[in-house]
Amino acid sequence: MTGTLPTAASLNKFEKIKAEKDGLAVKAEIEHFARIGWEAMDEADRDYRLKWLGVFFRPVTPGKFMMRLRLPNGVIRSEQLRVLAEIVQRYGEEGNADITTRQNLQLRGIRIEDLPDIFQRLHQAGLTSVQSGMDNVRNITGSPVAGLDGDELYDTRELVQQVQDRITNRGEGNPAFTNLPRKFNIAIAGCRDNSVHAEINDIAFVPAFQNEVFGFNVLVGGFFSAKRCAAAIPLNAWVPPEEVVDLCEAILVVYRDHGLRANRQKARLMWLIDEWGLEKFRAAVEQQLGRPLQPAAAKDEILWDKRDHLGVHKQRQPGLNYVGLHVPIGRLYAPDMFDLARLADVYGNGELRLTVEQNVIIPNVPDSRVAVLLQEPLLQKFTLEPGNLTRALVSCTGNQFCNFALIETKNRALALITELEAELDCPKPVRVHWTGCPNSCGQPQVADIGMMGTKVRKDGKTVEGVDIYMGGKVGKDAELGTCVMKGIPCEDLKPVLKDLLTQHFGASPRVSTPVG
Ligand code: SRM
Ligand code: SF4
Repeated sequence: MTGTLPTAASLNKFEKIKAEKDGLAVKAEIEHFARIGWEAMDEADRDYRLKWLGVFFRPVTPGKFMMRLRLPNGVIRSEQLRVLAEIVQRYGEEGNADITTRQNLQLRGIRIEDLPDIFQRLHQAGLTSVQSGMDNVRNITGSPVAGLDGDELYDTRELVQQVQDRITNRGEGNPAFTNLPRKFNIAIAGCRDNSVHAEINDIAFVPAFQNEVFGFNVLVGGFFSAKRCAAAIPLNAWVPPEEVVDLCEAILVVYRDHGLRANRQKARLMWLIDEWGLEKFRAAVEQQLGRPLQPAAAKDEILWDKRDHLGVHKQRQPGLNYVGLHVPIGRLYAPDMFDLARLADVYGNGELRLTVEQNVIIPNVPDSRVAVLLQEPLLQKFTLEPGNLTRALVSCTGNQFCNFALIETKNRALALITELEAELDCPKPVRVHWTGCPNSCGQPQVADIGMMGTKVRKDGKTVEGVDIYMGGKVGKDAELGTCVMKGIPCEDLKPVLKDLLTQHFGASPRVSTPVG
């Protein structure tokens, strides 16, 4: 490694932890950890290095860990989902799974003594959780309807898998990329509607034709953090699909070797681009790649508003449909997971897709099976046509499990939207996102109305509150929303939201039919 590494004495806490022992080293110690139990573990191993294996110590629920998988392009098969359901089932009510804002799954309630068995089961099922936390490349997102969408330009699944395989050494862990300066996000869009939020990734590939040849324009440096949020900027580069993996690797090597490491608040890729300027950064990437980059195509092919994929949709394959189910706030329990796996087997071909809106898609349902699928009891819970407020609700984890959280999010978000849905008639979907703290995992800046958790003083007491963001535009010409109101106590939020929905989104009170 070269460049801007600080001296040993000035390393920040996380750089020290990584310098003392590589995060992936704990892979060889899992049996040992299982024997001694979480309380006897070295704290740095337990609280941080385990995240290199996707295992997160939860200070809110000590002893019950979270496991974050990697599901490239959000694709999972029924037999894999069943393995995950069996794992969380062991923990009863405390075990569940959340669909994440990166098309991924996180399991709850995991105990350290079960890790050897869990890793073996994941391996047998072809699943991995490696390098899904801390200073690693996170789950790589791709179009959730890749290979299904009649209008798609490129099926991103194979490419996303190839990038993951290169970065993680086929899920076994790759020492070349275990010590990035900070977390790193990659997205590949293959459709016209930017269903992956390309603009908020450290590297994003968006479809674009160069001399009528299909490829991708490359955006870099998008990220959210407590101190700064930035939309990705054009690298002025176009690559054909077969050069995507090499380019990801080259950018990662440049970032690994030169990214800023002194201050974790200023370590994401955009800070390096700021410091160097785009031209120097681009030149360093070219040098690492060993060849010049072609300039960006004049325009990209993101021409549509973002779709949410809920409901029944015709596939490009005649006679087949994909069916998008709304999973309120992305929360799944073991019986839901078993049932989803069954539906995918009985009505589709066993495959399921996850979306960044924390929902599920069942692909490959023949025309003749759709009507019967719609009668399934699970579709009462995970509906196809939720109301216009509920359908686009997204929420991060919040204080039920996350110790950064300043407020409770998921349950509150769902309860409030249910009340608003009952009282207001909204003519079109409104994307409402909740995030429990300024880290912005729930992406309030991409929402029509985004709530960011904060603490507020009310009547001499500190209470849970939110700052409100508006103006997030997704799809074509995506833009980040900005903070429009600060410090609203959660208990006073309902009338504020009612006003916003009425004034800006055409909502009106529902007319109740008098009884009798
Ligand atoms: Fe996140 C940290 C949950 C997507 C920005 N995020 C955390 C931690 C790991 C904090 C912790 O250790 O408790 C949260 C785990 C809580 C838990 O128990 O679930 C957490 N982040 C999530 C998830 C689960 C939210 C969700 O409910 O969907 C998402 C998991 C995605 C995945 O599958 O990998 C999640 N986090 C995001 C996103 C959205 C995205 O990627 O599109 C962002 C903003 C985009 C970005 O990263 O640029 C995001 N998370 C953060 C940050 C701020 C990063 C920064 O540069 O400062 C932190 C804090 C940190 O890294 O220091 C963080
Ligand atoms: Fe936790 Fe904050 Fe991320 Fe929500 S936004 S999951 S509260 S770190």
